[in-house]
Formats: sequence, structure tokens, C-alpha cells
Amino acid sequence: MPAPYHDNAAVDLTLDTRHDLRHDWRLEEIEALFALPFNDLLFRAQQVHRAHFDPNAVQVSTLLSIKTGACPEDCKYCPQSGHYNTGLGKEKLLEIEKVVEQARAAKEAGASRFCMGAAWRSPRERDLEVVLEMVGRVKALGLETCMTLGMVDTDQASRLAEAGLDYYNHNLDTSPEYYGEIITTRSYADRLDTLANVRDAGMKVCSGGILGMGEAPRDRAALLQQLACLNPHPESVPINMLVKVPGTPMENVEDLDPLEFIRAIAVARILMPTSHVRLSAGREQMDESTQAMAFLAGANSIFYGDTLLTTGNPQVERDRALFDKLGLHPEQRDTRTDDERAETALAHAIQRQRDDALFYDAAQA
Ligand code: SAM
Ligand code: DTB
Ligand code: SF4
Repeated sequence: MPAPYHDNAAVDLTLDTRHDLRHDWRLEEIEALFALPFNDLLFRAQQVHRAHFDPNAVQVSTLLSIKTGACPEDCKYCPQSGHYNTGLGKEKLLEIEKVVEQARAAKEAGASRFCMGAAWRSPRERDLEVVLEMVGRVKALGLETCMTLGMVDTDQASRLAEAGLDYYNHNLDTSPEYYGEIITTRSYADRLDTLANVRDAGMKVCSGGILGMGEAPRDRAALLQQLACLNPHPESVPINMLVKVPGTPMENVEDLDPLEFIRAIAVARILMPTSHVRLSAGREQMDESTQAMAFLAGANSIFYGDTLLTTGNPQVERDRALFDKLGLHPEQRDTRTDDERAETALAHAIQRQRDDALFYDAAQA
């Protein structure tokens, strides 16, 4: 039997659910969170979640592959890598009008953000020019924009930011220690450089990883540590469950216990209290109870639409039915100014102080 968590003197698990955002999490602190009794972990995650978000609102993004297949990178999980035969052909960059059409449909279906992904190591100049125009056109529809185009340097990041791109997605994917087992064509440091370029250019950062790639529990903790030590935290943290695609080296990897996946969501919520944690790829393979638990653990964003980039996602009707069953609603796009946001945060802080005075903690009584 593992020791009860409160016996672990090295780790302070008293949790400040509402105040400082930390960027100095130690691995053993994170592992101790993972080791909490499941109900305690989910309760803490809910406390943190409720201190920062409407607990029943879920941000809804729609994803479109704007350039599919034949990627020069060798990411072992990825159906789009040209190193593996997954039956995907090499497609050209989609025409701008087609992308705008899909974005319009996504908006009509209820998405607030449109994410565009390209199977590139990094964008070439002539592709970047097209992509910059796409950003402007999609934004003009009143959608938030996100792109994932591989590595970007400072100049590319600045041009994307100037074009109005709101978010750039670039995942760390796994722990620094396990990374070499998964990708050899670009380094962990390359990924961190891209994230720094995105942040310096003034865009919001979307960065997360994939679970269920045969990593050890410590790797899941170390991935979350890397993300939580970014300062500021990524505004969006996609947690993907590996989609095992035939033809990739990961097609037969052992399934991750869904409860371990839920624990990782809860820990991500606790470490990064104000970030949107996205229950990302892998939902099609999950039952409704697992998804419901992920929302309880603090996930508050999903991809909505029948496909991700190349693999399936739950049908829109199924997601609508799930939202209805759970009493969830799509989060409205936040159009407030920074001043308005600060004012609301102050009002909430004052209210919390008042609530604290009334708070009765049965566990302490
Ligand atoms: N080429 C760009 C890059 O790697 O940054 C953008 C596209 S890439 C497909 C975006 C992310 O999708 C990857 O970083 C990975 O986290 C996720 N992904 C790819 N294949 C996946 C799979 N089979 N299961 C789960 N997530 C996957
Ligand atoms: C992310 O973290 N997951 C999305 C998005 N960012 C780009 C991609 C998931 C891809 C799943 C495999 C596929 O559909 O090709
Ligand atoms: Fe290429 Fe991105 Fe797939 Fe890696 S994850 S093979 S970089 S498309």
C-alpha cells in the first residue's frame, strides 16, 4: 500500500486554490498530486476550476487540416508523417476560399475558435504569405484564430501576430526524458524556442501533449511540470489521448487506463488554474462517463466537429447531446478589454474574501 499522502513530509499539499500562479513546481510535488486518492484529487481540481471559471462552460474550437500528409518529421504517433505508411496522400495547401467556407460553417455550428493545422516542419515563405491572408479572412468572420504550422522563428511569429493570429499551437508532446523515443527530427529545445518566439511576438500560447504513448507515470508528471513552468502558463493546454493509427509505430501501444488520463487532466487544472485545459484528441474512443469525468477534473475546452486533422472526432450531434445531458454550454468568446477583465477579477477577489469569512470546512471541524 502506498503511504497516505499526508504522511509525505517532503511535499506540502495544502492547496491555495485561488491565489498565486506558480511556475516553480517540483516534480515530486506534481507526483504527489497524481498520488492523491482519486476523489481528493478531483475535489481539489474542482475547487481550483470553480475559483477561475464558470464550471459549466466549455470553450469550443473547430479544427481543420489546411495541408495534410507527407510531413518530413518522424513523430511516431502521427498519421501525417511521411516516414510511415498510413494511407494518407500528400495534399497541397487548401485554397483560402475553402478554408473560409469551413470556418463559416464552424461558426454557424457554434465554435468560437477556428484552428488550422499544417503538416509542416516549419512554414515556407510562399506558404506563410497565404496563411497570413487566411488568418485575416477567418478573423473577419468574428472567430478567434489558432494555427499550428510546426516550428516558427521570431520573424514568422511576428508576422503571424501582426496578421492578427490569436493563438499558436505547438505541443511539447511528452517529457524531456521520453521525447527521444518519440521524435528524432526536432529537439525538445526546438519546441521550447518556438513557444518563446510565439510568446515574444505577443500571441497566446496553446501547448500540451499526448498521453498513452507508453510513457511512464513520471513522464506525465514531467510533461505537466514543463508546461506549468512556462511563465506565463500557456493560455490553452490540449491534453490528447493517443489515437492509435494503423501504420504508425504506435499502432499497438498498450492502452492508458482512462483513470490515469483523468488524473492528468486534474493535475493540469491544479498546476495551471487560469488556463483552458482541452480534452483534445481521443474523445471518439472515450465513453461519455470518461468525458464527463474529464470535465469534472477541470477540462473546459474541446474540439468540436466530425474530424480532427485526419482522424475522427465525435459527431456534432453526439456532442450536443452530451452537453445537454451534463448541463454544459459553449463558452462565449471573451471580448472584454484588459481593464474590464481586471475589474471583474477584483470584484471576484473581494467576493471570495467575503465567502472565506463564511466558509465552513467540515474536514477541519
Ligand atoms: N506539424 C505541426 C506540429 O507538429 O507542430 C502541427 C500539426 S501536429 C498534427 C499537431 C499535434 O497533433 C501534435 O503535436 C500532436 O500533439 C497531435 N497529434 C498528432 N497525431 C496524434 C495522434 N495520433 N493522437 C493524438 N494526438 C496527435
Ligand atoms: C492538439 O493538441 N491536438 C490537435 C491540435 N492540437 C492540432 C490535433 C490532433 C490530431 C489527431 C490526429 C489526427 O487527426 O491526425
Ligand atoms: Fe509532422 Fe506535426 Fe505530424 Fe510531427 S506531428 S509528423 S511535425 S504533422
